[in-house]
Amino acid sequence: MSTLFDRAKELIPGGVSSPARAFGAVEGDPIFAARGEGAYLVDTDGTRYIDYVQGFGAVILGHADERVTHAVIEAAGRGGAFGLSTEQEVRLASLVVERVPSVERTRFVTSGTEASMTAARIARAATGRSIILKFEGNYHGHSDAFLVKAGSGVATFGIPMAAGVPESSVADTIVVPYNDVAALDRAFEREIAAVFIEPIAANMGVIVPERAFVDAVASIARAHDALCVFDEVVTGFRIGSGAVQSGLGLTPDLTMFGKVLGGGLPVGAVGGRADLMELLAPIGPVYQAGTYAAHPHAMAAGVAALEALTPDDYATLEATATKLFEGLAEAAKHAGAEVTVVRAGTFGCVFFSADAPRNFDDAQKTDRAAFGRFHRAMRERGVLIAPSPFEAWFPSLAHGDAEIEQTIAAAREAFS
Ligand code: KE4
Repeated sequence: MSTLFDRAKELIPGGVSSPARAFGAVEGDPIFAARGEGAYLVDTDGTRYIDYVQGFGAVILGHADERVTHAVIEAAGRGGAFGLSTEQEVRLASLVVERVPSVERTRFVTSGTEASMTAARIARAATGRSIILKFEGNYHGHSDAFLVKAGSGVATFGIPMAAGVPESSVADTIVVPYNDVAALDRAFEREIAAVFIEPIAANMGVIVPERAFVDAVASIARAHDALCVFDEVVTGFRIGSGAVQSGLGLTPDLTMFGKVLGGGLPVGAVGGRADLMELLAPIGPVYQAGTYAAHPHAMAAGVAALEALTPDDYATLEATATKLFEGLAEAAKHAGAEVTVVRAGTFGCVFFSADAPRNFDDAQKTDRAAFGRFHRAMRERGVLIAPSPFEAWFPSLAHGDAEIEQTIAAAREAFS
């Protein structure tokens, strides 16, 4: 009997619309979501999981939160794309500007990928330079210039990371190891337009960089008149009501947002200094556009999510994360598993390695087969995490003690 996955594979490459949803890195076939209910996800076979994927971090209140759902239904009743600005768009922009001091202006797009494309274009126009510097293991979406991996040398020009990316598209991208100030410094022998960094890395598993490294990114960029761009697509409004930068006392020139900002609907944003942002069309010479930019339903969902999130909610989410990640570390120790649990405020991950990775090379050396077995064992015990060792666990405000306790009990067995 052909399964939904079989049918999907006949119509959609790999049966998925994003490779991040394929289960290639873990055992078994991908599951298909039927519906989400708070901390839970029900698949098309009717199996219920405690869900830590939560839309790869786009969902923070829990699936189908009635405040977000109601806002989207209400917006939908007023129509879909208008090809015009809306009041909710202005409302959401005001929330971003209010909560992230470095942002004086923001522009909405429909994905983090578009946010990084736009940020790179602004940076190149503002500096008159072409080179973009990114860190190995940081992910800024799938536009050509960012689909690059480290070249042969430590701070050399990148080479295409995927087929179909011509050398020319990455000829102006330099890739440097994360957490490596010396390599960063060396890279600045060249004239650089902008440095892009995930201030907490969430795409090679979760790596909290050394404070000195993040400070160095900001100061070295500034010393060389390059823009400092924080990719806060994952961390923005996730680790607190604002962004990581505020807690670090840093003021990047541009910041990218996404995920939580859209309350689970398609959104991306780039924000920052007014003089930089006003380079954007229609007032400036840098082009960016989009049929669905600031889509009214996504704006309504984003406003509902951000307005629902109070400082107490973030304290609650921190407490939930403490119970979860400390419980996972205890479970691993109890099972004698060689595991390092990394926690970054309200999210984190489980590495199958004796120590916490400091960079992408370290992350690559973790035991991926063990992760695959763990993922399956957790699935069999009703707990769903992202199907890759290079993703994060996102507890939501809907994850209560019962869900955390069940997760830890499952992990105790799965680790052993
Ligand atoms: P999107 O284009 O997927 O909206 O955002 C790209 C992006 C940019 N910056 C960071 C730090 C990101 O994590 C992402 C996207 N995250 C991945 C999961 N870690 C998206 C999952 C997917 O592509 O399906």
